[in-house]
Amino acid sequence: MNTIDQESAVLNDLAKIRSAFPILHQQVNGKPLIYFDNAASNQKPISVIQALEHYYKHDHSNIHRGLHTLAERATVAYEESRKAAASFINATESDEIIFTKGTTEGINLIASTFGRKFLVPGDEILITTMEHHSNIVPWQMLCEEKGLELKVLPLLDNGEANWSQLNSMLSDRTKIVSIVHASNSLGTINPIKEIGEKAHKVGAIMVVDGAQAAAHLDIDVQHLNCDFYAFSSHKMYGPTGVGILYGKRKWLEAMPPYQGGGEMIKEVSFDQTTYSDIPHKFEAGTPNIADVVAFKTAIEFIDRIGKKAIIKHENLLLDYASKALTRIDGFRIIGTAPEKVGVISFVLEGIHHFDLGIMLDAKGIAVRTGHHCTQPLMECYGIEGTVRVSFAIYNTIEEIDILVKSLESIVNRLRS
Ligand code: 7TS
Repeated sequence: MNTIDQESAVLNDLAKIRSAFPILHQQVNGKPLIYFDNAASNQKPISVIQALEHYYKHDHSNIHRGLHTLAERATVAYEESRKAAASFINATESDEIIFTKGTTEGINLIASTFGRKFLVPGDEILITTMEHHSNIVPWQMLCEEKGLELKVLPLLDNGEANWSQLNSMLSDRTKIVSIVHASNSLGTINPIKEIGEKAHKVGAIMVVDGAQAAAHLDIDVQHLNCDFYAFSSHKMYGPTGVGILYGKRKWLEAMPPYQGGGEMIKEVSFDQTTYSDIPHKFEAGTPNIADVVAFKTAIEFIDRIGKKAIIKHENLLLDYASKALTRIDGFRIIGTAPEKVGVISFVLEGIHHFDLGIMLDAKGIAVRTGHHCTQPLMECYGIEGTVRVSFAIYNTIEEIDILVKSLESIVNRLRS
């Protein structure tokens, strides 16, 4: 199928796509479920669920260590997922892919290994105000341990970072620039390639938190020329408990291991231990084999639809919902950057976001409420939290119409 056919297949075949997600076909609180909490974790197609079942029914064994047939099958399946992940983000080679628990662990791995080895007191790490806690706290911990400084690029009112200040905040002391590709609270898409070029000019590495980008944007790590790119399977139709950390070979080889144990060694003696080559050097112990294996099926699901079609559909939902919701009295979107993924964070004047979340849930609509693990960002807007609606490929215009009607009726009831 060419891309145009794929595109129309999605737009015409939404019902078919939805039928691949068993969880969507249920009533919640007596109403058909509308799932708008995709930025937290999206739902799993039947192919991924079946891949998990198939693995445990037919192929399970521990990997890399056994000579028997099941050990070989499990190892091949696990390593096939690594190849699929590499090709999904256009990494040069699959050895540059490390499996972790999630984006959070990926960033912690970089802080604990690259950070501990290469940074010295007085060095600086640069992030932005819109980062998720998992791209703040690991750096704060490293700063405290090593006497570093964490610098934070401020935002403009519309939720873009104030890139005009970037040059003045970078210096030869900057060693790591770590930026979210797409913000989970605002939706803002950041210009990673351009930031990376500036970071590299001062000798810093470019780390990307790709948690919200992997399922929604085309990712090409060679084009972005980033040094590290971390993302999570569970936000891209795959199982929970699997993260993917891409790192350039030259860094992964130079970095010390993250954890010690089985799998990550060449030889162990009480006098001296030598470590495995990458990627195994960073994968101590028995990994999450089944979920990694099924993750490949999630990549295949995304590839079958095609990123171009996904982007087109989610942009359509974003535009439609942004316009329709803004007509509600007292409604304000937090995050109106021109380049956004399908995330709408909002506040409604006079109504607490938690109350809205509970009332929407009573109507079968799942949204996220709170600070979304971006407390400094909320503080910057002078709010405690928002209601967040976030889209996936299976969401529809009809679901947005129901959301708008539900919010209107809540507003009318509470304000009358
Ligand atoms: N970075 C971003 C931008 C995220 O949105 C998240 C999770 C993470 C990192 C951490 O990913 P994890 O898979 O390691 O947990 N974001 C959210 C969210 O917005 N609501 O729940 C989890």
